[in-house]
Amino acid sequence: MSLIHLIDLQSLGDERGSLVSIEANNHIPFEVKRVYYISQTKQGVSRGFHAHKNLQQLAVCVAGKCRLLLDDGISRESVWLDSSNKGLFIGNNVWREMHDFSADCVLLVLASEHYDESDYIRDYSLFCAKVRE
Ligand code: T46
Repeated sequence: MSLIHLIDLQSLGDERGSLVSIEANNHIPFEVKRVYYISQTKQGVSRGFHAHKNLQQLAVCVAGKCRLLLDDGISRESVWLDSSNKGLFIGNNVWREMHDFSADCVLLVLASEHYDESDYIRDYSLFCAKVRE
């Protein structure tokens, strides 16, 4: 089964421009407790390099593009987030890295839980050990 779970976010745009709506428990399978966005990423910078024990997220590039790499400890897959209609669902125990940010990239993330540093697994070998338990 693919690690890449894309959610097609319908554009409700018209001649005035684009409008995309994301409803909790409708377009995405969780309640949203937190929203954050990543922007003005410097050229050549990559981010992420961690997994979460208990967090569901939807990532959408609302401007520009970046490449998300997901890894379940067995295989790795990459996907370009290059459209505000393309949401990437990221569940528990998935290592994620974000690469190749365009200068204009704004990566919006909807999260199922409040920020909790103890939920992060930031060591790749610990992550691999955990998913192989
Ligand atoms: C993820 C990917 C896609 C907070 O205080 N509150 C927050 O809600 C977040 C997300 C971060 N922070 C703090 C923690 C760090 O001191 O902001 C700093 C930067 O966070 P981090 O280095 O974890 O950022 P990324 O871009 O590597 O990862 C982020 C999310 O943290 C992570 O959950 O899945 O984006």
